[in-house]
Amino acid sequence: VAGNFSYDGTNGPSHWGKEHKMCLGKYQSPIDIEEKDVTTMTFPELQFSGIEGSHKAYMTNNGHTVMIQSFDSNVPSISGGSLNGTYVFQQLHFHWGQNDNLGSEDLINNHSFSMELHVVFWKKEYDSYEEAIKRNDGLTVLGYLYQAMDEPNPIFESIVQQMPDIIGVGSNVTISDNNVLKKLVAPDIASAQNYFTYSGSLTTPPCLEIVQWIDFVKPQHISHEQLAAFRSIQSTDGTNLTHNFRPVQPLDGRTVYRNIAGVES
Ligand code: SG5
Ligand code: ZN
Repeated sequence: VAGNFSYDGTNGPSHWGKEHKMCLGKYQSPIDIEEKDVTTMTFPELQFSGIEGSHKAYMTNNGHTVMIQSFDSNVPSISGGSLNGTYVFQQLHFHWGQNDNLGSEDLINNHSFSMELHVVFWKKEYDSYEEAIKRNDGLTVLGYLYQAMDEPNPIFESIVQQMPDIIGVGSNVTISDNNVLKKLVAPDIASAQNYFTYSGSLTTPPCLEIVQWIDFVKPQHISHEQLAAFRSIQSTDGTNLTHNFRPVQPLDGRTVYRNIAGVES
């Protein structure tokens, strides 16, 4: 687990820059995406592979989030869109807030959503995650927004049901639903071409400025009750991890693009 950071007090986001200078950089994430300021573009189709079929996956409480990884040989990857090359799945994890009115890291028109899923991929050309993070185009992260509602989202059924098994920091459990990865990584191919994209950073220390962000426009839903389960896990400082989102960072002249899908051929 990368360092002794947290989301409150003397290890909170405003202090990360003391130990991790890059957290004070100019191209940090998350950001507020103002729709009136985006530049529209038609990128080639964003393509997912290795999604079909089942994936044995496990989830871990790493003290900062609920993280899901796979030890399956069938590894998801993405290419196309604004990406140059193929990017291989590393892990996915979630960000949430103390209440349902906040929790997402990226904001749209200054609006917070209740939760955000990050699916982290590394550039295949660099052979490993460890090598990829040394390169400025090493990672891409897919961001999916969730809004809390009354209706449960079946995608989260196994995760929520098994959450009691990962209350303690460092604990992990095999996820009973072998389709969970497929459902989280590529929930709705029809919406997959509708995204914002910009260059930024990891949203946790060491805040490396090596991430091409792809934030899907259309929010999904999660129930209030399902979301509450995420707040029940413990954090590195021994208290409940009630919130784990970094505040938005200055855009500082960067361009945010919005993909406008071309005509299907
Ligand atoms: C890196 O940055 C880290 C994550 C961290 C994110 O991707 O990945 C690795 O070190 C994988 C080997 O840290 C871990 O996975 C701990 C083992 O995410 C978190 O776990 C904290 C939320 C931050 O990624 S992000 O920019 O997409 N939020
Ligand atoms: Zn994240």
